Amino acid sequence: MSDHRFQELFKRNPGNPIIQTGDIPYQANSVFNAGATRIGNKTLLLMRIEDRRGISHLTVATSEDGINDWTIDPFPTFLPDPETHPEDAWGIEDPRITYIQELQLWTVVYVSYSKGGPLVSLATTGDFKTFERKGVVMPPEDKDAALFPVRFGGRWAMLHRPVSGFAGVGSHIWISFSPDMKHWGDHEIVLPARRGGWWDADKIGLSPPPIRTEKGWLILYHGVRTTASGCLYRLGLALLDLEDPTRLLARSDEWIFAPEEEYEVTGDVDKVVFPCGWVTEGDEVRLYYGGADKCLALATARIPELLDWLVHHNRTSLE
Ligand code: M1P
Repeated sequence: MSDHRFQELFKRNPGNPIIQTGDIPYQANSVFNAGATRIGNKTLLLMRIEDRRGISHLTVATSEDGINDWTIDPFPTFLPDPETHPEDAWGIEDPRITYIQELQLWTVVYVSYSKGGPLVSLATTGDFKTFERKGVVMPPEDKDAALFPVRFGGRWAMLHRPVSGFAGVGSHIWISFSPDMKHWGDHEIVLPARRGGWWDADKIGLSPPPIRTEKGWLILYHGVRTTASGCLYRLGLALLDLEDPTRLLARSDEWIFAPEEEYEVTGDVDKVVFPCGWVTEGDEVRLYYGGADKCLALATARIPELLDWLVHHNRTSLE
């Protein structure tokens, strides 16, 4: 048990929520769980918007400062296409964006809600106007996936969270490798869910894509605690080796961010903070997260402070 007093390392933007359903230029039920990147001198969010049928699509919002004055596409930017991609039958959700310098384009890894369950799909884009769909990359049930921005030994690497139907084994974060972003193998667990009373027992998932730091790949992940009043989504940190991302270097014992504000505690799904994107500006990281599956919010932190906190809260043991 750490004797450090809790410091609020992720500071909420005082203007939260930064984007709400009423800001969408067309009718929608909710806007949440956005992927994030920079394009030119703007911040771009690829937002999950759920319509009033319950089906989600993705829509672009951009802003000069990443906080205010969002320009939102007047129509859905990236729609499910069940005619040609039957895996999109019940919508597309929770995009994670990685810029691939080598290819000079972005990968968007998202959940397709297929009739066989949620699975992982991948698309690429050079402008966030048109998208080239690569199709299904992980079968159901699998979610919470993102690519690393570089190859390891010539292969691309992806973190993702399959769910086993086998009772009592838990749902963990896995890593897989591919020569072409289409065919994936050498699957292994890289970050297991804890057990018992831990905040991240039984079911965890990657939040935004990994960030490269001098100490390793910084991972933010969500832990899902099942309580008598429903699920509770909180966030913790981990660090993977820069050269070999199958090696877990550190993992936080405590959560670092949890639902506290009204817009995180009450929504379509209560008590959820769910980030799919973050962008860096110097040593600052801006975290874009869904609040209670209803709105979009922003919190900022300093990467050196996160890494220092992780040193003091490191516990890779599962006990
Ligand atoms: O409702 C909370 C979240 O539930 C799912 O996340 P996970 O499968 O990782 O538990 C997702 O549907 C996510 O979109 C949603 O915010």
